[in-house]
Amino acid sequence: MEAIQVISLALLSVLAANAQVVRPGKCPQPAVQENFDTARYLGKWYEIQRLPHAFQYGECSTATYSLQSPGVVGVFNRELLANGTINSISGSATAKDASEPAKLLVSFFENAPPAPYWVLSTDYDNYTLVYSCTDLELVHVDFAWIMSRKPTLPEETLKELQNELASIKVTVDKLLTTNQDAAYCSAVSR
Ligand SMILES: *[C@@H]1O[C@H](CO)[C@@H](O)[C@H](O)[C@H]1NC(C)=O
Ligand SMILES: CC(=O)N[C@H]1CO[C@H](CO)[C@@H](O)[C@@H]1O
Repeated sequence: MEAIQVISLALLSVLAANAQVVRPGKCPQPAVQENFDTARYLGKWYEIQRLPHAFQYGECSTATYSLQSPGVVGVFNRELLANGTINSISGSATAKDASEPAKLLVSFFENAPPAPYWVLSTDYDNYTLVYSCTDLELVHVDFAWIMSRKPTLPEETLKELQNELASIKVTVDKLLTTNQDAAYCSAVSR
């Protein structure tokens, strides 16, 4: 077996242990939101569904975007852990190429490589569909978030966004629904 395959298999088992969504082949290159308008995208978003991943395990998750400086979006994520602790993390996002503003790169730690944050679809006022992906030689890991301006999202909108993910072969049955119940989330300022 090629060394690279051994490495990929090792990574695969690590990722499987974390219940991330691993698929064969390279990351897809989906179409993104046309004429993406960063200014209209700023503000608070409530997470409705996400694919499982290792670095987020709470409920009541929100993402708040602000303009940090020209071309730089400040990112502030919060979630409520099962033991009542509020977890938060800040980072920043920039478009790598100004001609593709919906393809952002986000970084949370100074020395960590930035991760893609692609806005596949948003109407700015109700919903956004965000996709990210990591290539690991023979496989890739999918990340996706469906977010809403409100703690809820109409079922019809949710289905449309799931269909959009399914069209790029994302395993939508792995999507987790985030608890945004007002009473449960009351510890986090809404
Ligand atoms: C709550 O859980 C997190 C994650 O397991 C842990 O890091 C934190 O120390 C816990 N806090 C309390 C107050 O138990
Ligand atoms: C389809 C839908 O829910 N549209 C709503 C999007 O958000 C705006 C602003 O809050 C509403 O006016 C629309 O009804």
